[in-house]
Amino acid sequence: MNPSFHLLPHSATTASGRYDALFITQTIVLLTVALAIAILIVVFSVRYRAGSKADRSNAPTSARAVEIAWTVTPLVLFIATFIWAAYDFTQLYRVPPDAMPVFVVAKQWMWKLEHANGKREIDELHVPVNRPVRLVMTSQDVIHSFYVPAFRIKQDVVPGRYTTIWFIATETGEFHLHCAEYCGTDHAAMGGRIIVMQPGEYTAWLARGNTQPGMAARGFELYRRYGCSGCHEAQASVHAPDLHGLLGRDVHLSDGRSLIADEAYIRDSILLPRKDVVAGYKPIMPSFAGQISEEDLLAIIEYIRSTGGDHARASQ
Ligand SMILES: [Cu+2]
Repeated sequence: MNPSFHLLPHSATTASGRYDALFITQTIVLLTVALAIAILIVVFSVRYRAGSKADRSNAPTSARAVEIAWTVTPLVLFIATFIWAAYDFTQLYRVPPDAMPVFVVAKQWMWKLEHANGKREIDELHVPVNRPVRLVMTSQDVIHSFYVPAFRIKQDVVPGRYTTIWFIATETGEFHLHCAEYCGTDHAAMGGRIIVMQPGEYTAWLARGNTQPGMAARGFELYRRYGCSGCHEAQASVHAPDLHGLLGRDVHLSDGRSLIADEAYIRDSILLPRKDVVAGYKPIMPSFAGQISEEDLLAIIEYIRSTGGDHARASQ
């Protein structure tokens, strides 16, 4: 079957073929089952209508084989579909370790994007072809949803937390970006485009006209300006956890829980410092809620990432 006969949008990532195969298979199975039932209903309705001369003698009182068949067949089909879909779903969260992070802050009604070197763009995202890209996203107002039909990715972008999604684009070109969560008056206009480029072109584009410092450098500046370094550096007089190489590390908390430090954990620790207090420390850190913008939070996280550790660990 020629996939480009427009039943489905163009497909331009490594994962989109898998999702399409699942969707098409499921559609065919469900249509087949629905059609079989519809045909039987019509046939029986006509044959056994009131007053018809159909043979009603010797009606069977049980048909074990038929009953087992119509119970087991759908069961096997649907469980197989579930396993297939569950596998694909887990792949959404198995981010390749070399994935390139891009940071997304949504607001009514635009997408603000920032690359690790500090280059920013609005409603456009430039990425290299054949390279895993991981989006770390949040919203500064209401819920939005980052939707690229040709990539088969759609992820809610939620105020107060980070969500992530990743993809590997398989061809160069331009692809539509939409907001897929009704977010107010100009929701329908909250779109943009993803521009997939050859790696060399992308590198040149990334460097071109960028006067911003890299996110990690800006994050270090903020780390000092907000006074983080006053407590979190080794020579500080206040005893606070060391942040070097924190991303991806196992963290043991004072209430006995432990977790893996990801972007969401660092964000929560800055805004809600009493939520996850590290074992052996007192809950003395003040909250920075309402004082730091989403962009600055991301920069501080990028600074912490730059100090080492397991960079690649996926959040969520
Ligand atoms: Cu929106």
